[in-house]
Amino acid sequence: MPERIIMHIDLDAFFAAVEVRENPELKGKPVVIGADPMQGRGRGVVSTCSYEARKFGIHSAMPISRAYKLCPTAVFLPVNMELYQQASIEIMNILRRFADKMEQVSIDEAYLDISNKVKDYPEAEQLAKLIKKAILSEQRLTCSIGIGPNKTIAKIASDFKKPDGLTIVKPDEVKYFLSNLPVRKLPGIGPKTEAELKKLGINTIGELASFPMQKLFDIFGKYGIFTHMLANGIDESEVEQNYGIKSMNRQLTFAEDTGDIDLLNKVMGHLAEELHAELVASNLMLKTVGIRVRYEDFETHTAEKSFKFAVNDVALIKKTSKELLKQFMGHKRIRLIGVRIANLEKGKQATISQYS
Ligand code: TTP
Ligand code: MG
Repeated sequence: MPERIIMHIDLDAFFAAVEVRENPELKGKPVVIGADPMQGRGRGVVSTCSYEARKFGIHSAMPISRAYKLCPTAVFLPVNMELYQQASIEIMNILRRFADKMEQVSIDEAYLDISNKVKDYPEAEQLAKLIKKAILSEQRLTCSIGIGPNKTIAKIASDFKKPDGLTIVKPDEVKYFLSNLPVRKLPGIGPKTEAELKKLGINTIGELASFPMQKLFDIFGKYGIFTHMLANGIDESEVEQNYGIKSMNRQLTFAEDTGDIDLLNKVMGHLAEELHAELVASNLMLKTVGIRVRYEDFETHTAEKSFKFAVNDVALIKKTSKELLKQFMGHKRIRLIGVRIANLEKGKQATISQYS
């Protein structure tokens, strides 16, 4: 495979930054986006927060009540998804101007394969600066960019210096760059795998890279080999041109834990309708429906079902999420319920004949 140059772009404190842009009075203040804190009695979670709020220890997915305790004087704002979605569409359109191959991976991040656009890393750096300038001048937002020989390196690099960072990792620097980073920085390694690796005496990516692959295979199976390759900076996955986000989700934390299946189904129905509206507005179809269930003790489970063909039927989203929920009912009450649609594909374009 010829040498590639891949860029990963991730907006800084995205939801919070858009809110600050819309209301400059918030600039420099700790801003927390998420559920209503209700003077510390709120039960939802933090979606994200400004870097000023992060200094207090607040972060994404933290209970909003804890965020309130850490900084009661922060500005707490509800999630205004439409606003962020619009900003996201405009940002992705800017990025499309700079690459012939772009893969959007979430509302605020994308990979660009710039191998055909630049001849070397210094040129890639110039391109990254141009992109940052365009996003800042056209959207008044900052982003962090990572550049490397593959997607994994680019992604870790974009996270390396945030906010407003630009980190370039050339092929001969990959090993050194990864060596002292904690294993958690590798995409796909969550708290569980991290704990298991720790038991083996593996804390850094460098330690993982030099650990015998056979032993990792014995413990983790194929996933062990895959992770070992990533730790060695090997990732041949392509930047897959797509037309927007691959998944969407909506969730709700109940004011009181519940075991009421009718209520749960009703809420999931609303979430499904919201997702469906977003799906249709984006002219997309889905292949996978998933749910997330968090019990009163915070134990969290997910389940999903995939279809052979892409669909955009709201009744099917509702029916599937209800079916998926059944297995989680019974022994404990539920605190949070979420619905997710994934494997999104471009929907059928409307044709003139439909209107004639
Ligand atoms: P991230 O890019 O993970 O976070 P961020 O942009 O807020 O901050 P960073 O500077 O570290 O990149 O996620 C993008 C948006 O997705 C984020 O602004 C809000 C939303 N989000 C949630 O709603 N819940 C979550 O748990 C996470 C991680 C993100
Ligand atoms: Mg971000």
